[in-house]
Amino acid sequence: MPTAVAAPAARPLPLPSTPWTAADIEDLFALPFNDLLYRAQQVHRAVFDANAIQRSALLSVKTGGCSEDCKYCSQSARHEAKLARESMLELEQVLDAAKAAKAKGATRFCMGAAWRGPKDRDLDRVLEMVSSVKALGLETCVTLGLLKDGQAEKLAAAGLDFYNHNLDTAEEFYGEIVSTHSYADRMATLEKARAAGMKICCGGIIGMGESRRVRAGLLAQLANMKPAPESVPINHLVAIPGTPLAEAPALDPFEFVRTIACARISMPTSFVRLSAGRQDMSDELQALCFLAGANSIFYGDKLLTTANAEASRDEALFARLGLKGN
Ligand code: SAM
Ligand code: DTB
Ligand code: SF4
Repeated sequence: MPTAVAAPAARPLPLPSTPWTAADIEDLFALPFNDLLYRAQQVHRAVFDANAIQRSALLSVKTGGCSEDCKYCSQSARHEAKLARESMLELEQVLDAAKAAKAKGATRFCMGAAWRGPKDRDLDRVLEMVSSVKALGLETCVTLGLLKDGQAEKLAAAGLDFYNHNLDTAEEFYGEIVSTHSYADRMATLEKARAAGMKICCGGIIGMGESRRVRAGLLAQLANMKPAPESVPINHLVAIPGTPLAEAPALDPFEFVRTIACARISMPTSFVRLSAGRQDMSDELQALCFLAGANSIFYGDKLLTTANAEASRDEALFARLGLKGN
């Protein structure tokens, strides 16, 4: 009879009341892959149905022409990406997309706008979209950039469930990626959304040439929010021609899976969303991400400006893996 060999001892997880350090999370990253995934599965199964995946649909309600210089983004007016600028969609167009998304099984509808932040007259139109989408029986999410005083309260009053605002990377690397606003600006908007009583959707982008330490620092920052974001999108960089990150060095796919596992372990009760980049991932890599504790996806053929994995491919993958929507 073969004897079971004990898994190598890893540093005990911090108690829920002690903050995570980047070093704690780097220690998780450094575990043998199988041990890391085993720990992530244990944490995942203690809180969630391990075979259920939440699906959010995404729609760009205002595309391109953004004043900001985020190096990864096709929508910055400062980059050369070939992108047609579009004015804000009409309410009817948004509602048609939301109804179609609901019919396909999405439970949340997220609307994105390429702004540094909304002007008050723009916000009024978004508020109408939020209340109308909510009336269809969908959860609502918007991502509009930096909020001014009073805007979060208006969004909450319109029935907004989630405000998406990503930290994108660790503070120490943020200046390499964006110069037109600061990490502190983004933290202030997250605080406004929280103070108005909304749930937070906040994550980042992996594969921008950052170090593992930076990835660990981003996760520590997210995990130490009080409370941690209810929804944590982990985007793989989509390297878009014409953006300054078009030639970013390729990331080892296992490092991406490790990032998901570390997010799951450090934020046990959050939905961890396998976000941008799925179109270029194999089914096997996505399956590893689900095993590592990802339990949400963007569902539908398009993200904001780039293609997403097709819904029919997702359905086939869910069937092959015995996954269900929730
Ligand atoms: N303008 C608002 C803002 O910056 O918060 C909302 C829209 S912005 C496009 C939303 C998020 O999309 C970014 O924070 C980033 O995480 C993600 N994103 C944008 N371009 C991406 C890319 N090429 N690859 C991966 N994620 C991307
Ligand atoms: C998030 O974290 N990822 C989504 C959503 N929140 C708004 C956006 C991904 C965008 C990918 C590149 C594009 O399509 O332009
Ligand atoms: Fe503008 Fe948002 Fe793109 Fe930055 S990420 S350029 S703020 S749309």
